[in-house]
Amino acid sequence: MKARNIAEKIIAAHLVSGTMAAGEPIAIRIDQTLTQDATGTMAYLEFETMGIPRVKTELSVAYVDHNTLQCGFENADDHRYLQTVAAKYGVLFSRPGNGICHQLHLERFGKPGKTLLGSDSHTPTCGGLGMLAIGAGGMDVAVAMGGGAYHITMPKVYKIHLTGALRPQVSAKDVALEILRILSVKGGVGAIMEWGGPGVATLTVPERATITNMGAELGATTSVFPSDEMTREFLKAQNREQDYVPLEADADARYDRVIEIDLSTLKPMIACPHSPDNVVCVDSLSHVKVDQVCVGSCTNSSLMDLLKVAAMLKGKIVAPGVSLSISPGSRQVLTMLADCGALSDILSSGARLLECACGPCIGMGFSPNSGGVSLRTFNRNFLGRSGTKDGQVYLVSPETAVASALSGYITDPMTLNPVTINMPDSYKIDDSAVLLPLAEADAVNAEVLRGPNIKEFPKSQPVVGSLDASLVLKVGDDITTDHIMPAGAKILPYRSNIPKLSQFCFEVCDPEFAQRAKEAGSGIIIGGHNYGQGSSREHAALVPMYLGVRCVIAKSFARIHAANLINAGILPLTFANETDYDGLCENHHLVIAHVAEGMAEGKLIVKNLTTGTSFETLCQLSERQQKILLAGGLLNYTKEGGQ
Ligand code: MIC
Ligand code: SF4
Repeated sequence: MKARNIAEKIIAAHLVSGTMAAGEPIAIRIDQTLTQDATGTMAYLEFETMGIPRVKTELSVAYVDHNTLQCGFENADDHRYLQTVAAKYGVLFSRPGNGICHQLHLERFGKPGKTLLGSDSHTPTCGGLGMLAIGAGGMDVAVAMGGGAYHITMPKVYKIHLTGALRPQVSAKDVALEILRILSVKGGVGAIMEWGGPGVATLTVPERATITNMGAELGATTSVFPSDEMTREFLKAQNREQDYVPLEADADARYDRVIEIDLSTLKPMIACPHSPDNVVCVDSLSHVKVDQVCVGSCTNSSLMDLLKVAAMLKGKIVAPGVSLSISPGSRQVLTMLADCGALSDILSSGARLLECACGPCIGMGFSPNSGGVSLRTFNRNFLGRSGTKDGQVYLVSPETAVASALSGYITDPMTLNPVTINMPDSYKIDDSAVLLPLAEADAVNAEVLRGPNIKEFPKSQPVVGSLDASLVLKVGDDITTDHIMPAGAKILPYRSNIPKLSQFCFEVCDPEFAQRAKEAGSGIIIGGHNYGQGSSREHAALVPMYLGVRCVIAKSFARIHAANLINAGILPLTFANETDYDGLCENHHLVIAHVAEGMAEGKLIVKNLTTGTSFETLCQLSERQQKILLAGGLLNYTKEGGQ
């Protein structure tokens, strides 16, 4: 049999249709799903409209971790909706305060060799366990919960071949930042990052998970590690050794590209504002004064990370000009820190303890001061994401975070004595904050509770005939979903209220956008490269759709966002000739004739009635994607019986 890499092995075992050749459309069976509250309300509203009485996956979990502030009834209502809808349809419910979805899924549910689809772009975290874990929009997750396959383009597979071992004070986060430095935020688009080589055996599962987590920042479909003795040990310590299966690439497996990294040569790295690939060595920035340091997020909030942080802080005090926050990744992490005394070392240093949740990572409090320098162990530092538009957010390892919090300046942790930590042989197991669903018989008449903040799902229009629209916004390269549909404490409570949310669309780029798009009635957005990078939030497609956007023409798209646009019934086109981008201005009147025929041909001509010119766009859509657009989005397509 043909030699296979790990990604091909898992895909082959789950292939429902298509050929496993890069660039071909494939469909895979999904074993597990996860949702979080900020994308989950939409996903379950969508699932409910499908009329399926019970989820059909092996396991589905609804986490509440993004918005736990509850400033007003909105969140509390959403949490109650999620709890009751999960109970009715067979989904496990992880209560607010239990922890961050990816950390919890890694600890308690992820299984090597299985597939996981999550309505969050950092779902690939579980790739650290040898799982094929992919982030997607809520609608795709809803379809998977209903037993439908997940449709993607077969990715290329890149191997990152690791040799050597990390030196003390250099950590997995530095590996993640190094690969971002090499490949950039567009470097992983259309590819799976498969980690291999002798260096892998030196990395623990939580360290691997830090690396797979930040594969999302490369734009990769997912990232995956082998499942080996380290994996078995981690699962055993989590009291789930029975979930272990070994998984490795065949000796002569083929890869589309191989990148070599010698772990022993790496230094502490830092991503500068405002992009995760803006990476330099920490020691080059030692003159920069720091105002705030945040440790946590799904990238760096494991027990191992926080034990290291506690050991570095022990007996020391945070610099007076610095405010340090710690958000443990899960209740397991927090209680174990408390039990061994490490929590006391953290608190005695002057650190502020935040809830086991996403918190500052998504702008839910702890925003930096005006123009403030904030060092974060998180994965994204997009403009405005922290809640302070002129905040200067840098991404670092826990070691760099603590070294800098203590000195008050960006500090290379290699200048400090390394600490040794002892990992426990077993983790503390307490799943009491994960509620089981109702038995099927009891679920039939169970009520799903909705609050007034939960509004109807917006209706999309089928793509038919010709499109006559106004150019409502022109943006540049690397526009993130945080630009399109910002999050943060002010806006996140409205994730199940599209009309309200629409007021904030593109607020960071152009506060007039929402009004202009609404008035135009039918709009087209023009984008540069990597349009829609970052999160999986389908709101970045649903809200523009609600505001009348019918088409986005960009130089290139990020994978999840392109899928979300199609699912929402918005036509994603790319420029055949990128220089045509230059001649386009806001308010130009554009017409695209014979849309259905053009989609089938893969080419559409856009006429610019304002300038009297026209240009060609490409429309590389699978047959299924064309049908989804013709039906007016994935929900309509599924309701009409489409697979
Ligand atoms: C993020 O890190 O950007 C988020 C918030 O977790 C998003 C999901 C969302 O917007 O709800 C993601 O990564 O998909
Ligand atoms: Fe939460 Fe931040 Fe992770 Fe997104 S990246 S899931 S907001 S911790």
